[in-house]
Amino acid sequence: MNDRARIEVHAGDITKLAVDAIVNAANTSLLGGGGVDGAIHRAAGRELEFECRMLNGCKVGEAKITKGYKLPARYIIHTVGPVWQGGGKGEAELLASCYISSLELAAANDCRTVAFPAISTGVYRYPKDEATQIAVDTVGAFIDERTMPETVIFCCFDDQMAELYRQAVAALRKS
Ligand code: AR6
Repeated sequence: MNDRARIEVHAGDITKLAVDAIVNAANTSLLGGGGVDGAIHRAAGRELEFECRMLNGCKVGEAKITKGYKLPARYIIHTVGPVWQGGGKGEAELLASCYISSLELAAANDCRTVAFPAISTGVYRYPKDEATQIAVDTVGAFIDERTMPETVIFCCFDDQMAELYRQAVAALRKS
């Protein structure tokens, strides 16, 4: 089994996954919102918001960790993706930084399995092809260098997004 076998693609709702940590595509307030952030806050329960209030927000490209509360996941890693502004505002670096910061936090908290949503590709309008390439390349490079997390799951909300990820992961396996 090579390192790339440590990457999986799953289509479905990230709040249902019984992994060590799921990643939330949050905003800088960390106090909840729509999309996957809203789904995670609803599923985890009000206690999550109480813990988030103590964190004093989070910068774009960085990440913070909380407990998972009512979720099957033990932890939630909250990261803030960039809003797409045409690509000339450092969006690619900031998006890559979300994945790296989240993986660093996962490793520091002994998380063997981590699931990511497609950060910034919803409300924040990052083009899906480019965001997928960044996600897969950044995670691939990270796990090449590190033993933890052991497995990274890209959790896509729909089959079309999952197909994009499958193609990018297959291309990574060949490279
Ligand atoms: N499970 C997995 N993926 C999901 C789920 C789910 N339950 N729900 C949505 N997605 P978005 P962003 C996918 O908009 O673009 C919030 O209001 C969705 O199809 O959730 O980073 C925050 O508070 C898309 O592919 O996050 C911020 O203000 C992906 O998750 C802002 O939105 C990301 O879409 C963040 O925007």
